[in-house]
Amino acid sequence: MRFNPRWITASLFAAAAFALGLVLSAQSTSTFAQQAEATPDPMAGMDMSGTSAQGMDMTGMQYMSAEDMAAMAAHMAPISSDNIFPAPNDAGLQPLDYVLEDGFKVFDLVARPYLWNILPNVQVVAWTYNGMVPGPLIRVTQGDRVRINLRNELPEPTTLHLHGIWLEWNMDGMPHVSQPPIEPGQSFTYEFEVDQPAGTYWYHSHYHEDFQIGLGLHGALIIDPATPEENPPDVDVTLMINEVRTFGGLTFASMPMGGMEPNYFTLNGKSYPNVPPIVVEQGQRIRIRFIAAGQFLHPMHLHGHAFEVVGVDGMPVPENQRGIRMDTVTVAPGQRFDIEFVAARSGPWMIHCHIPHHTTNNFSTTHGGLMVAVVVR
Ligand SMILES: [Cu+2]
Repeated sequence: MRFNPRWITASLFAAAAFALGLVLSAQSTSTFAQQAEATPDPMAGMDMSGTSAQGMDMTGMQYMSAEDMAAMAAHMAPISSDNIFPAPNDAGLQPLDYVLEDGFKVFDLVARPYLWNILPNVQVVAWTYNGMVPGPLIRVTQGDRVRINLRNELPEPTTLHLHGIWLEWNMDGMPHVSQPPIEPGQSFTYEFEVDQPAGTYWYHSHYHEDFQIGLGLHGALIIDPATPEENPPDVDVTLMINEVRTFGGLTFASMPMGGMEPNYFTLNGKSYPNVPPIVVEQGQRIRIRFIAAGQFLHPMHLHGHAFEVVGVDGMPVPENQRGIRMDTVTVAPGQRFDIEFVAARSGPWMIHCHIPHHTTNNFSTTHGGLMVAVVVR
């Protein structure tokens, strides 16, 4: 085999990037040394937990081209916070008003970066819909005709995918397949008629999802039944799950990739203990709609009670398949589980992810992340 000096360079660079989580600027492409110098604070993106060359999957690294390495460096670079201001809202999933136009319920979304607090002392760069994470709650009714106008004020193209909604292919939000990407400064209108089961759905970017969804471009879409439920729950709560990576005041897209793992975990855009408790009366029936927006699995566990799954991916569980009681349900990326339980016992009861690391904030020894208290009075 002929010796190729580029392999050595590639291997060294890849090892440095992966083992140390070194964050390089993609803009400077002349030499790796210059790239490293151009990085404002290379230590900032470093996750030294378990850092070791052992266990690292280096398969194929020596074959990476300069383009591959530049793409990887861009992937690992911090998200720009230039000219980004604090978000106008401090809570996600706020109900979105619509106007009626030609028989359509018309909703307006603007995708735009803001600074977002997941904890009082932890602020990240979020890519938001309407200045909140998750984006606003879009609530429609079976039979509605719906229009969603999306304006792109991000630094890169985007699209909107209405996850689980039965619509025409050209409204599906797949860039280069069903539509051209929406360029910065441009808008696109999505239109559909609600002709499917009532339940829990969601919407998210379908462009550069590895970055855009996790940075905040996701929200909930709930379809209400045309005929109101005979026996609605007393309390109905939606919990969107996401993951965040931030070090040294810089935000990084989090992903299941060495050196890019999240160090914060959020319910409706906030990490425990900054997640508002769900306060209920003893004997009330509670519905929780779990939506996993990010890139990780989350086995969500309820203390002190058993629950029933009443909806999966928006679809109601048929009566003759009901009755299985559980206390933990794993919500995979994209999935929705609607659970219901009667708050039988008074006291504070936790709902939390059962991957213990997901209940920490930046490796804290105290609780954080995916936890919320159900306070039964
Ligand atoms: Cu989890």
